Formats: sequence, C-alpha cells, structure tokens
Amino acid sequence: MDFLEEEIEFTPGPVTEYLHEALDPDAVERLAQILRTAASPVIVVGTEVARYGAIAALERLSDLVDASVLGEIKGADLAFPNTNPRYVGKLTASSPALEGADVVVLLGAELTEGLAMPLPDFGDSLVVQVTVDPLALRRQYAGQVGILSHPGRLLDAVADRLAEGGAVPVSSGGRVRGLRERWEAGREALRSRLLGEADGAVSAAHIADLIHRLGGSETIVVNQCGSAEGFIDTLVDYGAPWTYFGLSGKASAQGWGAPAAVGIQMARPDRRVIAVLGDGGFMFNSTAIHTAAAYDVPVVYLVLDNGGWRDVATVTGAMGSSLGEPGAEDAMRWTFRPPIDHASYARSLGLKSWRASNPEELESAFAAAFAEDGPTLIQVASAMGDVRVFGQAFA
Ligand SMILES: Cc1ncc(C[n+]2csc(CCOP(=O)(O)OP(=O)(O)O)c2C)c(N)n1
Ligand SMILES: [Mg+2]
Repeated sequence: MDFLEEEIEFTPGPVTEYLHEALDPDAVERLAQILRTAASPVIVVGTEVARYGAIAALERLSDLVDASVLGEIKGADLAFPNTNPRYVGKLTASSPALEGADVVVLLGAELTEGLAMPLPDFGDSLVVQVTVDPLALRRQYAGQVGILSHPGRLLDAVADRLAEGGAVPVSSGGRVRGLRERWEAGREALRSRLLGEADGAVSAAHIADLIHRLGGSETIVVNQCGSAEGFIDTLVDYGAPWTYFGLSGKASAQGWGAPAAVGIQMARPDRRVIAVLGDGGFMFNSTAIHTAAAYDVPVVYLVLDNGGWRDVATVTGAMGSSLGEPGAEDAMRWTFRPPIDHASYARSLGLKSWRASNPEELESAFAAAFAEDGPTLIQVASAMGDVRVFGQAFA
C-alpha cells in the first residue's frame, strides 16, 4: 500500500477564516471572546512565536486566561520558556493537557512534522489556528477558526481587549499547576532513567545538568544530537528567548548544527554557544569547525560518540523492521568502522579538544573549554542507554 496514493474520507467542518494582513478587529474580538469564556484553554506554541518576537505577549495572555502551554515536539526555536510554570510539556497524541481542554489554540505550530504522529485528537475542543503563513493555515488540521496574523500583535491586542474588560492576571493554580507537576515528575523520571542506564558513560542527563551549571543560565544551546535531542530539549532549563536552537522536525537536516553554531555565536558574542551534536550528524558537515577556528568563534562543540547513526535503526526496529535486528546497523554501514577520532580531527583543524569517557572527565573538559577564548571540541563517550530509552518511546 502506497500511503501517498491512499484515498481517505475527509470532510472539513465549518470554518470562519480571518485573512486580513492588518490586524483584524473581528479576529481580536473573536479570540478574546473564545478565551474569555474558556474554562481550560491550552495554547500550543510553535517557532513562529519566537521568530516574530511574541514570547512576552504570549506570557502575558496566558496569565490573563489561565492557559496551559504546550510546545512543538521538535521546535527549532524556544517558543516559550520551559521555566514558566504554565509550560506543561510537548504536544503529543497523549498530552495530558489535552484531556478536558475546551479550547486549543495552535499558535504558529506545526503538527505533523517531526515525530508527533499520530496526530493529536483534540476531541470536542474548539480549535483555533493562528499563523503568519497562508500555506500553513488548515494544511495540517482544519480546526474551527483560522486567523492569519502576526502572533505578537494579535496576542497583545487580545490581551488589551481582555484587560479592558476587567480581566486580571490569574495565578497558575489548579489545573495548570497539576499539569505542571505532572510534567516535572515525568522529567525527573526521565532524568533518573537515563542516569540509571548510563553504565559509567555520559548520558544526555549528565550533559543537561552541566550546561547551565558551568555556562550560566544564558548559555545558548544548539541541539542536533539524534536520539538524545529530545532529552536535551526536555532536561535543560530554558528561561530566556534565543537560548535554544533545535533541529526542526520539518527536515531533520543532518549537518545543520556545526555551521549553525558558528553563525549563532557570531551573532551573539555576549553569550556562549554550546553545540550538542551526534557523531553521525556531525560527520555531515564537520568541516564547519574549521570556520570557527579560522574566525576564532568560541563555540563549545560536544560530539556524542556512540559509534555512528543509532536513531534510524532504533526507531524503525522498535516499529518492527528488521533494521532493529543485531548486526543490521553494521550491515547498513551505519556504524563507523574504522572508529573516528573526532578530538584529533578537531585538533588538526585548529580547535582545542578533549575526550571525555565519563561524566567526571566531561565536567573538567567542559570547564576547560569555557575558559578558552577560541572554539573547542569535546568528544564524549555517549551512553548507549540513551539510545535504548529513546527507542522505548517508539515500541
Ligand atoms: C541530510 C540527512 N541525511 C540523512 C538523514 C537521516 N538521518 C536522521 S538521523 C541520522 C543519523 C544521526 O546520527 P547521530 O547524529 O550520530 O545520532 P544518533 O542516532 O547516533 O543518536 C540520519 C542519517 C537526515 N535526517 N538528513
Ligand atoms: Mg551517533
């Protein structure tokens, strides 16, 4: 069966679309009305929120309407700080925040790209989609209301409208607090599971614990590390805008991280960039580190050495493919033979480098890397437990 050719039954429900380029007062009024009367609204935020500078507007509005906030499963930007008590996790088909939600606002968010399959079921919730992109409106999900708008201007206007009507900020109590506690407990459980399976090697949980402890809370994370990506974006605290850049699920473009980190570091000389890269993804574009050396751009590169491409076989194997069988990765040449000495390679391109075979060595190499003025690379012995825990999510 070719799923691209398969015919499906699809009857879109009635939709009201507000498609004006300028802020449409009807759209403002309608969204204000919907949110004013919502008992348990959920806002799903996507990368557009960061790119259009709408994070502060969203924080204000979500306070006014006591909303919980979910992030995209593989967002490219930090669309909402995960330190905000309204953040309750990523959107998945089984996000607890969707249970009992009467209104779901999809705010510049992608649903089907990345790993959010199957599509979440929004049940009887009223679904409002807001985006700047006419092609994205209703492409993935029909919803009942579609608004083509700049997110920041719309959210500010809606918040003003609600404030005029006497709305006062609501503390994140009750439902939102319960969801937040559940997310925090899940995050803690993930951390202990990863640490428990690390077997003396370095897990994403160790890295997550070190990033801000050694680098400070404004350190910028560039996240492109295959199977550990979802751990780095979940376990690290991101409080400030522009402190997180991830590999968009839209393409999963391997090779993006090493050069992206150079550009981001050049744009933000006041902050330090840490690029957390999988050894496989790194090999797609590893020569970019020479640019960092040539221009003295002080990125700290962490290359997670687990011997090759692990996520592809792990995901497909968990779904029942023979690629999960022992030896299949080697047969596909997805493991690196001969093994790669990334640290020596980096040194040959002008970077200071270290190898870290356990969490203690990582901590001292990390501290040494931060003390350098130029680019550095740490080749990290990455725990296979991370890959196993990653695979369990697809079983
Ligand atoms: C340009 C490109 N080629 C191939 C792929 C398929 N792909 C996805 S992840 C991956 C390997 C990632 O390996 P690594 O960075 O070592 O992470 P690990 O799976 O070991 O955790 C590949 C080849 C892709 N997403 N993009
Ligand atoms: Mg790898």
